[in-house]
Amino acid sequence: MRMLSLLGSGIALAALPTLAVAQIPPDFARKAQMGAPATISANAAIAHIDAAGKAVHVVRQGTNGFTCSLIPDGSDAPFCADAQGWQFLADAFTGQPKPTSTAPGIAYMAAGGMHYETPDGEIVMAPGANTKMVQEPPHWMLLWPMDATSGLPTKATGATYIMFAGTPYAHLMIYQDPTTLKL
Ligand SMILES: [Cu+2]
Repeated sequence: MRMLSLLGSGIALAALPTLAVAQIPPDFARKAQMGAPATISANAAIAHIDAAGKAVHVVRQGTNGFTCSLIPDGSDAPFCADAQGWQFLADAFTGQPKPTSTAPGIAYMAAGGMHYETPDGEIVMAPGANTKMVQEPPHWMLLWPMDATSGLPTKATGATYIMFAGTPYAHLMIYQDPTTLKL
């Protein structure tokens, strides 16, 4: 996944409106559910993240603790996250200065996604003058601030790496197709 600006207002996500919104495309839920195998996505909540409006709109309630959505950065990459993972990602895409999740979370991105990369392979959260968009293969993520001193790579050079190392949104990327897992 890639993210837009981290510059946030500091407003807690809990204070954001969670309203049903009529203008969400009718195929939003179908596309969002492609983030994870049907065993998870069929029973997941569906929510729309309004990055500009810093708001989350619940489209459908779920029963398994997961929420599926599309990454609101232009890529529309589908993802499905558990409760802590959803908190982490919703905070990121509504511009909160740091995640308010209280434990590690998981998110599946079965259709892959995109990130921005500098010419030397640094992965950055927002586009810059020399950045290019790079495709991510199907993967899942361990969403918890990861310390770059762990020794894990911080560039997409292998099967796993720390994305956004050195930021509050550092997390572990794992290049493993969620559709191949027993979930
Ligand atoms: Cu990621």
